[in-house]
Amino acid sequence: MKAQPTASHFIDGAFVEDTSGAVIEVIYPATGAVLARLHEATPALIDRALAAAARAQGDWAALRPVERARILRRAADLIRAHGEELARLETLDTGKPLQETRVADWPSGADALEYFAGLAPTVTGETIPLGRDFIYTLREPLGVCVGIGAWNYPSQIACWKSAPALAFGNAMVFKPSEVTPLSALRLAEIYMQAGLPPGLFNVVQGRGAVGGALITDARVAKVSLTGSVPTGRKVYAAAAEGMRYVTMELGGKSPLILFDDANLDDAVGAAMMANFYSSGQVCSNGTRVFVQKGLKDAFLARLKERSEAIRLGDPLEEATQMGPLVSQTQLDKVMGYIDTAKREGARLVTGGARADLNSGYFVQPTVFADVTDDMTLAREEVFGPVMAVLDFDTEAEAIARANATEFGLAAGVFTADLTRAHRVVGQLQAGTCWINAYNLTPVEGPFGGNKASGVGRENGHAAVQHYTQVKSVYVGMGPVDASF
Ligand code: TXE
Repeated sequence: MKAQPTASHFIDGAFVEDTSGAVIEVIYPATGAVLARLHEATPALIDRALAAAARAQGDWAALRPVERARILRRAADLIRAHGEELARLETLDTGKPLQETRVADWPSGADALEYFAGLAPTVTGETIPLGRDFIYTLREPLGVCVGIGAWNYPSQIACWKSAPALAFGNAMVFKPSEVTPLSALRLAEIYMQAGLPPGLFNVVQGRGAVGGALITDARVAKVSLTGSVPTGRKVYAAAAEGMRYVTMELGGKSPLILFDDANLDDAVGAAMMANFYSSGQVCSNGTRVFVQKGLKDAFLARLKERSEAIRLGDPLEEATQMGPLVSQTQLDKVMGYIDTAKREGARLVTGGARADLNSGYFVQPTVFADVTDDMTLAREEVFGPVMAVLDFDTEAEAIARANATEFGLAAGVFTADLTRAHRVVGQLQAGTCWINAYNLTPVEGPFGGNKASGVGRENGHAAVQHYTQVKSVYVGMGPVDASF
């Protein structure tokens, strides 16, 4: 099986190769087979990408917003028209089953292109009357934006970052994760086909050092990262040095609180979606499942039964519901957390082992019960199909324990009592919350984290603030009142 792209990079409207960059092997996680060999961007290519973006951005910003929007909408249509091919590519790159990549990854990216195309022409300033004089404000683009992606949602991340950037008149240089470098190159081709002028969306490949070179360049106005908290700290600090804008979409250890009066099947289904979708490799996952004591036994029994029915296997098979983890590194990390959970006394309800399938990086859907707040499993982001179930008695206790973490990305509440649902959500320290739902992130809603989980918001109207800056223009209408 091969998925070799035309070249490693896409710069100034064309595929570009430079084999002097270090090799990046693209692995199909379901078998360990090498799908493609790419090269890291050299300093000369990084410079070319930034120069192209800086050159192209001015003319792009000078277009009417409806003209920019038309191109983004065409790109969204192309993504939908190529849906099956793109889903397969994403499955090869990430190991996620077709059942997911057909409906979640690129489709959510297409939504972002369509949404920001619609939003672009509505972005306006305001007029501030001052009696005789007045001020008007303009929302201007930032300039050249750098996007740095994670490997868990490569196509979605590339679209969620580039769509608002481009819609509001910016240019972007995007560096995908070195683990999943393929889909961003396809996105660049699609943008070109849709009529995006050269230089506005460039893709350079590489590991952390390439990301580091991008964010410290003087031509860059903004950095948007999706990644882990430790990397976020480094990237934020480097961006601060150059006084650049940032959006940080980082990790979490989000609470999902299930009250006794919750609908059992909904609670179980949500907990499974919050831990097993994408083999648990989702930043907003509800990985600390707090279950009120009256619901606990029925919940665990139903959860075990449904978890053991999950069809794990070849992600290209239509019937497969769960694929492998993305890499050997991630597999080792997740198995390490499973071993630690066992050693620290968590009770294994189901799973807890590798699944031996075609030498891929498969882990069984795993549930631990009787997890306590001090266990490693309740404190650190695992990023694998490992659910921690914790018991609680009272609402106040659940809220306090849910908030007792450095993270603040997401949170969920299941209850039939609407007053309680809103009261609890009002006290949860999380950027994105769900009531009787979990992990639904339509582009219409702002998404992002509090505390160590991030800065800024993606999607929704909130994204306008993160890809534009305000210019304030004072207009003097009369004689200058000089004191001298
Ligand atoms: O992520 P990183 P990695 C977690 C997950 C995983 C762990 C490490 O548990 O096991 O993080 O994964 C780029 N300057 N999450 O190493 O390091 C890097 O090349 C600029 C959770 O893949 O955060 C990649 O493109 N860029 C998370 C991106 O940053 C740098 C999603 C993310 O890499 C850089 C991903 C630097 N100094 C992993 N160092 C979530 N919660 O969503 C790295 N990069």
